[in-house]
Amino acid sequence: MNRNIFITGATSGIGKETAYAFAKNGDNVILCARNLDKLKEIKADIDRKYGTNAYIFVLDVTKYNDVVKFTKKILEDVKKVDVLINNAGLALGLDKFQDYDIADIEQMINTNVKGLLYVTRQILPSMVANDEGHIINIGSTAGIYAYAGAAVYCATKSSVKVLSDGIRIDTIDKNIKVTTVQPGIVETNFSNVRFHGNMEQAKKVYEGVEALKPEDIANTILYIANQPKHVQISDITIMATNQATGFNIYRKK
Ligand code: NDP
Ligand code: 8X3
Repeated sequence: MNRNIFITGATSGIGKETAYAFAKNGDNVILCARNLDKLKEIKADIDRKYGTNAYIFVLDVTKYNDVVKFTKKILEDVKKVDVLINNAGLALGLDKFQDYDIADIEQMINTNVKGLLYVTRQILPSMVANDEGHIINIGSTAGIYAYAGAAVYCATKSSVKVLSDGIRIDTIDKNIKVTTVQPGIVETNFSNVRFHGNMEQAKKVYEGVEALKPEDIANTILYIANQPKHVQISDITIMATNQATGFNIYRKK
C-alpha cells in the first residue's frame, strides 16, 4: 500500500513479524531496535523477499535525546509516518514486588512507558499537522489482569492502554486513529529476556499450551491498519485458545 510504517523493537518476536507482514503488504518499513546486526539481517531479508528498501536505525527508545535526533531524521528522510507501531517493550523478573530489583523496575518503566511516550511525542505532531495517521500501541492482557510477580510489568501495560485512550481523546478532531493491541501469551524471546537469559526457565512458560505465534499478532496489526479511513479499532485483545485471562492458562500434562 506504499505507506510508511515505523516499528519500534523490530529485531525479534512481534515487531519483527510485523515488519515482514507490512513489507509483504507493499508498505515501506522503518525499523528500529538496539541491535544493529539483527536489524541489518532483517533488512537484507525483507529487501530480498519483497523488493523493498527497509529503513533501519539503531535506537534505544529509553534515550530521549536519541529519540529526538532519529525521529527528526526519519521525518526529514521519509517526509511522513503513516503508522507508528510502539512495540518495543519487555518484562524483567517475576518476583514479589517487595523483593523486586529496582534496576529491572526502572528498565520496564523506561522502555514500556517512557520510551513509548518519547517516540509518540516526536511523531504525533507531524500526524496532527498532516491531519492523518495511526498509532498502534502494544499493550498486553497483563494490562487488564494483574498476576503474581508482575505488578510493575502489568502497571506499565495498563499505562499503555490508558495513554492510548488519552491520546485518542486529544486527537479526536483529527483523522488520527489510536489502537491498543493486547496480546495474551505469545511465544517469542520475551520470556528469555524476562528471566535474564535463563532459557530453561523461559521454555517452561510455553510448555503444555499452544501459545500464539508472533505472526498471529502481526496479521492482526495489519488488519487493524488496513481498515477504511472511517473505521478505528480502538482496542483488541487476542489470547491463545486455552487461555482465559492473563495467567489463567490450561496446560496439557
Ligand atoms: P521480544 O523480546 O521477542 O522482542 C522485543 C523487541 O523489543 C526486540 O526487538 C528488542 O530489540 C526490542 N527492544 C527492547 N528494548 C528496547 C529499547 N529500549 N529500545 C528499542 N527496542 C527495544 O518480545 P515480544 O516480541 O514478545 O515483545 C514485543 C512487545 O509485545 C513488548 O512490548 C511486549 O511487552 C509485548 N507483549 C508480548 C507478549 C508475549 O507473550 N510475548 C504478550 C503481550 C504483549 P533489541 O533487543 O535489539 O533492542
Ligand atoms: C506478555 C504476556 O501474560 O506473560 O505481556 O504478561 S504475559
